[in-house]
Amino acid sequence: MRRELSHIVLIATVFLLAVVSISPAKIIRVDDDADADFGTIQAAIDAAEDNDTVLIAPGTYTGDGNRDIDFKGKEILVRSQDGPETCVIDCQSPTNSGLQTVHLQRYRGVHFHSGEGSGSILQGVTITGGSAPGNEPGGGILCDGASPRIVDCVLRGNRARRGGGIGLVKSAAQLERVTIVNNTAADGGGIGYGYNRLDASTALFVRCVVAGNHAEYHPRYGGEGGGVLVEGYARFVNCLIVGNRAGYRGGGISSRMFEQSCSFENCIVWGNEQGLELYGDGHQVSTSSSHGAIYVSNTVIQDEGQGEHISDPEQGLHGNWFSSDPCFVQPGRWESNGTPDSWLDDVWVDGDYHLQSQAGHWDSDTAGWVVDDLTSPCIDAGDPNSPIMYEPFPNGGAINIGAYGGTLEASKSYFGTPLCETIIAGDINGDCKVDFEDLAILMRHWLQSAGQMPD
Ligand SMILES: [Ca+2]
Ligand SMILES: [Ca+2]
Repeated sequence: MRRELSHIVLIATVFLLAVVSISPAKIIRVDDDADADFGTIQAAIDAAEDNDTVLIAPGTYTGDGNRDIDFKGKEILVRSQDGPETCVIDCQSPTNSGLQTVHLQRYRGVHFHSGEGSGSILQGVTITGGSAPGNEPGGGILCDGASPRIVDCVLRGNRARRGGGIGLVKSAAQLERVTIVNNTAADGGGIGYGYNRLDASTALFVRCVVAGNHAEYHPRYGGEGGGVLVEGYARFVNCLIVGNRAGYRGGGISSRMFEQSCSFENCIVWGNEQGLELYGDGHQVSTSSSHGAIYVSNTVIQDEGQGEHISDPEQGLHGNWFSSDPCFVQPGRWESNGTPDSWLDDVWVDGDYHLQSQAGHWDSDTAGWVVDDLTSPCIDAGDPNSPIMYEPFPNGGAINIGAYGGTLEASKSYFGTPLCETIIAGDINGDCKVDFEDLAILMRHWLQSAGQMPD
């Protein structure tokens, strides 16, 4: 009898599990008008279950319920309907010029702190006006003991003591096509790792743009890592770290490593600046490693002479890199606001980081190809073993360096005039002839399979 009962319980349990597992994933709509399921992003997340999608209508979202957003550990996709240009989370934190005044209430965009993994996805939103309370890291987003995926987002105009755009503590977050621009912190203007050398983060950044962020120098602290402050492991693939400023050292990247290392593949580190008259080092990269290292491959790092590209190239930097102007269509820039001696009131002007090409670069404004007078050395200069993915023909048979490498917006390969309009079978690189170069590309990739293409 007891045995039969346990069978019944078992069958009932299996049935219940089956019912639960086949309950279809829901799409929960957020809009600030009355027709939507919910008026705030947090209310929609609170109602969501694993595998659901929270779909955010275009608009600017402010106030409680639309800031300090908490996924609560759920494996859900929270995404905008039409992308980050039209879906803005404005945290409206107070913007006093002093870095962090303790008594003022501050709000982040999203705070991941419940062990979220790669099944928790934030996609297609802009987060601005965020600020971390007190000395906590992560002004726009903080991942604390959580490793979500953050895709197609823009983090702009946020601030924190460390990691103005995003802070990472014990996190293996994956950021893909995230633009981290014009954020401010004492250390790590754009990206800042948390204060934990033992449980270091291991984040992955793919096709991210880290531009125009500022690590502010204060008389007793700060000013390190204008774009990125890494204190742990990090891997950057096809990323740009450009036009950032550090009041003290490491205009682009400051790496404080102990046993850890970080790597840069197919990246550009260019046009970053360190303190004006301070005693720091490393306009582009500053390393204060004792055992760790930075590994670079197929990466451009600006060299301004006198070894100013990096504080200690002998100790800190390994691999292959070169220093040539990447020939962006239009680099971003700082306007001095009439006070060239002070950075604090400067205004960042966005750039266009497509690469110039005599065979054409993608122009987002006209949604067409524009031919330039010169061709960037970054075109086809990425890792020859990297998949070319969506690069349009002629793509040289090799991925481009930079944030558009491998995408439909990759600048085209130029082999001299006239441009070849006809595709010849076997012409892999697109130079209008079939020869040993095509064979070499073929052999390099012989028996590779594309596997699952990323989004
Ligand atoms: Ca290419
Ligand atoms: Ca060819």
